Amino acid sequence: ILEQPYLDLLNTIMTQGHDKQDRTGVGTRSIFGAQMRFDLSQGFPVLTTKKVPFGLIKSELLWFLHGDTNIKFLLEHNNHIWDEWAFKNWVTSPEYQGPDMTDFGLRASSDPEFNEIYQKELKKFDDCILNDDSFAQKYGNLGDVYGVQWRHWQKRDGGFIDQIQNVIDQIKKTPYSRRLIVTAWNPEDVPNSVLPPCHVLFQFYVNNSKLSCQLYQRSGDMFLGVPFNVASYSLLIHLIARETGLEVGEFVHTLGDAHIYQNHFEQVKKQLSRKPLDAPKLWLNPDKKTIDEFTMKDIKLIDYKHAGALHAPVAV
Ligand code: UFP
Repeated sequence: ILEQPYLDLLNTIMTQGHDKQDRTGVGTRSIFGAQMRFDLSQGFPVLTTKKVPFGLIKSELLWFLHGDTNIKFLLEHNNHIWDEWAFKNWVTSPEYQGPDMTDFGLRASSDPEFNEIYQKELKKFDDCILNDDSFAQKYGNLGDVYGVQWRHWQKRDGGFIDQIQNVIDQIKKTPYSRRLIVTAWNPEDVPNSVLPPCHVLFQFYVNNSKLSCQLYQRSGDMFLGVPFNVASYSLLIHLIARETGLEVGEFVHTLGDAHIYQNHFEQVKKQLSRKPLDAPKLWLNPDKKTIDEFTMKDIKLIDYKHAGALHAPVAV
């Protein structure tokens, strides 16, 4: 069972984790330092014990790979996973005149009346991003998030570094290299970032014509975030393997603070009671050879069976 390492880690945190305060005020159960390994030759590690919306993972990864940091592209693909972060910038700006949105994430999850007001404001915000270019320029941009750090890392002396292109070139030229690294953690940008990178750094490794990748994730919301991260990095490995002419190897997922939010416990218990199914396969359009050529319709899951969605509030 491909997702077993994930289920084991959920279980370890539930049974051995310690309860810990956190930035969002929700509270978590957490452990420090954990690792999961997924052999991508055995299938695609999207969870089957709950439905994971793969379309969102595809559009987010393509968004990163385009070097885009404006949520407009995501909204055009009906992807709302980054909305709250842009919304936070908007409601804390002097231009915002609407109802008080202090601690909107926390309040929306505990106060249904407020949640209604919040949803209405968020919808208004999204409509403005989609229909008003200058508004989108100003408030849709998340600043120095993954897209920028991966593809347009700003150099001190001007100019940019395209880490993704560089690592692809290195994998082709010197596959045995121990320096096949992409970093998203830019200490100069972190203090001003809406969300300092969770997936901080990743390294590729080539053996036997197979491409593996290890991610260091400093902070993992095990129920909501991590299933996305696993699928997203697995897709990234497939795409880079395509461009470099390699087979897929392993995704090694190393976590720092691996936590389950208090308000996800019920869902986690339910998920752990479900029986995992066989993992699906990934289909990539065979005509596409480089990462920049891929669009949404060139990437599909085949035979994705799952036990149904499990919903939970996001801690913002
Ligand atoms: N988080 C993830 N994966 C991601 C992402 C965020 O698990 O890709 F962007 C979670 C981890 C944590 C929260 O619960 O979002 C970020 O908060 P902090 O910066 O305080 O770690």
